Amino acid sequence: MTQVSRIVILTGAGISAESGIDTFRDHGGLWEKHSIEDVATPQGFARDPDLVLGFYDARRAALADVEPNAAHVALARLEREFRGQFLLVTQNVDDLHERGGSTNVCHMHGELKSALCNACETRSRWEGPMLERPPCPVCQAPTLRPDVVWFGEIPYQMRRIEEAMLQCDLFVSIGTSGAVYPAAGFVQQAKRLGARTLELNLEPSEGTAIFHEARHGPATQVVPAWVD
Ligand code: BJW
Repeated sequence: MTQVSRIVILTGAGISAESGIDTFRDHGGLWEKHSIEDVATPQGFARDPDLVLGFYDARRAALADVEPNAAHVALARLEREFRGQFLLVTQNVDDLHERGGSTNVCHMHGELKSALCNACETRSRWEGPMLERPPCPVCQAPTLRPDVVWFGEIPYQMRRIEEAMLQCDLFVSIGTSGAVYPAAGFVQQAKRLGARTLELNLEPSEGTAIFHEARHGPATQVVPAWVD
């Protein structure tokens, strides 16, 4: 870590698993219980908005019952202690990085506690349910949707991520299967640009062989061990 001056960290659902949030593709994960086409595409939302609003209302409400774990807290400590440039990019829509103490989190797939208005396109902080069709706080239209990135939509803050990737000398991927692009392509991009790459995951991910180094085990163990 001593020779590193710029770090990009990418996290996925695995970092929040030990807090009690379901991952997507693991055994018993969200995509075993729900169809991706139905709940995570714009077409699914157009077909059955109640189903989609109910799916995200339940996940938003469940955030009240979970706490950040040792891996979230370790990354917040790294952000505070690291003297170079540091970008934490998460694919997660939960708020556990922030509640673990991270102050600068790039939510590339959006956030459960945010609403996007389909009429005026305003993004607003949102804590309650959407199934009852509340009005947009800005334009008053009953056209709110979860502010999350579905398949076929463009992830948030890609330019900021791109800039950080261009400059980083260490890229660390934590708790993600590497099944979803563009995030799954970051490791190749980082390597091409000369950065060292490290995977921290419960088990080898789809792209594990691409990384210079991989350490496998539960995030609450491998992440604090790496940070300290
Ligand atoms: C632990 C652990 C523990 C467990 N400790 N580890 C063909 C080829 C290439 C691309 C495409 C293609 N066809 C279509 C595409 C594009 C498509 C895509 O990637 N499809 C794939 C299926 C192939 N991508 C898109 O459409 C994206 N948009 C896009 O590409 O736009 C074009 C564009 C991009 C850039 C610039 C300009 C234009 C959008 C993708 C949106 C993904 N949305 C979701 C839902 C978000 C809202 C919600 O939460 O409901 O995002 S899908 C879901 O998957 C969610 C996640 O963020 C994402 C990744 O999942 P993640 O985090 O990796 O979770 P899992 O479950 O897969 O893995 C968990 C891991 O943790 C496992 O490895 C476990 O082992 C591990 N683990 N416990 C440590 N205790």
